[in-house]
Amino acid sequence: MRPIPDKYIEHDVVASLRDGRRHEFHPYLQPKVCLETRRTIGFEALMRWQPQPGVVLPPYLILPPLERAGLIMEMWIATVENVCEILSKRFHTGHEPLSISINVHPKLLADPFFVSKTSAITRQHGVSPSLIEIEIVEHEKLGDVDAAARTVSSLRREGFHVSLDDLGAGHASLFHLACLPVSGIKIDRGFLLADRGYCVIAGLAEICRRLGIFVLVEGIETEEQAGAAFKAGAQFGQGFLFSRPEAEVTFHELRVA
Ligand code: G
Ligand code: MN
Repeated sequence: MRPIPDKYIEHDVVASLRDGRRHEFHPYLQPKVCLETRRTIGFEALMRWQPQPGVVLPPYLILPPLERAGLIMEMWIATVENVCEILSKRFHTGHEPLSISINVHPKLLADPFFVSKTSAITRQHGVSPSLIEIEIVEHEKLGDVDAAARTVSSLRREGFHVSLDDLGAGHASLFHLACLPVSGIKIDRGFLLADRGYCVIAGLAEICRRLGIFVLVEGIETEEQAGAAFKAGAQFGQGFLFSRPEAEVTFHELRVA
């Protein structure tokens, strides 16, 4: 990837989204797999901005300027539209209807129109909300937990899956697991490397078993980590061992058997 000066990114990514140059934004997909069978059970959408051929920028470079410009909701809408386009295309071409998860900035959960705007996009595309998982990424404070809990409840009522992302990193808190009616958790890859990490994963898996929700471990890079995460009680995994995030076309071979 060719290095691009910060100023260029700051100005251009904001202008690009404001001017509606939607085709420059598209997600890469990273598979999520069942640790027991190794079958792909879905994907995580990770946004990329491609301002010119051969230049592809990841979320950590494009999201901060968009946040500073107050365009988080616009970015969310563009991402959900992209993902719905992929899901409806898969449906119409007879591919297996695997779910796709999308990262949401915790601030958006306090927006009173978040659920209605998101549902409207799935309806327009004829996509079932059950094919979409919304991952709450707490790199920033969640803020109003009660408002977030109401939003998660109505997302679940609409049929969306909702998970707590990067549990164990940033501001992600066990308290949120107690308050928000999420359908699963994604455990941060830090636990794979920490001395007592697998004991904590096993404890979290027991909590999730009692709650009746799924556990996915992120950042799995080796067979040993995959085996140990499964033994600790996680059902699902994601990481470079299975696949790096790739352009959507890479996964076209995943058809119904
Ligand atoms: O937390 P979240 O699931 O949103 O993280 C996705 C990020 O983690 C992506 O930027 C992706 O490239 C990175 N990632 C995914 N799998 C691995 C992995 O196995 N190892 C490392 N180091 N990073 C990973
Ligand atoms: Mn995520």
